[in-house]
Amino acid sequence: MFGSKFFSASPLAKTKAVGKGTTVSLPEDLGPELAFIGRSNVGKSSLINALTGRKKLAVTSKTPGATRGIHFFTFGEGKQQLTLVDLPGYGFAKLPKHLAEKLSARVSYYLTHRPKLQAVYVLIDARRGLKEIDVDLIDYLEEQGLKAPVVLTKCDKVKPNPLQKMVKEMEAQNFEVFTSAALAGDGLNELRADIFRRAEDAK
Ligand SMILES: Nc1nc2c(ncn2[C@@H]2O[C@H](COP(=O)(O)OP(=O)(O)OP(=O)(O)O)[C@@H](O)[C@H]2O)c(=O)[nH]1
Ligand SMILES: [Mg+2]
Repeated sequence: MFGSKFFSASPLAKTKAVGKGTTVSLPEDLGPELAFIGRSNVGKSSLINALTGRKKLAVTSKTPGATRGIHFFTFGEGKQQLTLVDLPGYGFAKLPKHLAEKLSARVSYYLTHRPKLQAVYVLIDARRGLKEIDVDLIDYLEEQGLKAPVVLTKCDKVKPNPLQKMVKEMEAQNFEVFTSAALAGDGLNELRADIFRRAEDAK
């Protein structure tokens, strides 16, 4: 149902969550939602731009902290609608001790108040690999009943063999793993197919 030209051909609406902490107000039903989470600077906003073929849809920056709010990008209409959600990054400078500290209150609120949230892609810098903090985050998401596939980002910065080794090790631990290079375009078709499949499942 969602064809290969879906993102480029569909009308687009942008919405932002309003407010702070647990008083945050979220938009009404925007169809099936797929969110992108991960440390600041990991490449969440760049990936959304690359997936949708729209260079300046989500704000990106070399400096961590580019995305401050919760941004909803809704494509399509009616039954053929889906929303990509760009979340602010967490914990760049130092890793706080407890998970609750690294996810801001409004992100936690968002994650636990969206009936049509189909998956939260957990982005990991391929140069850095999966750390304990990331595993804690995935555990937290799964405890909320959410699907949490991993997306390795910046794969253009690592050599193919170590990358494949990392993917195999993660898969052996039962993580679902995608690889991506937002700027070079690698892995985007596989991710789009996964997004469309999960959006279809919501119906
Ligand atoms: N080499 C390379 N650089 C990338 C890739 N994806 C993103 N970047 C760069 O990484 C930096 C951060 O990208 P963003 O997309 O702003 O990261 P973010 O996760 O949205 O960051 P916050 O909004 O601060 O949480 C930018 O300088 C991007 O150009 C990639 O696949 N390869
Ligand atoms: Mg961002």
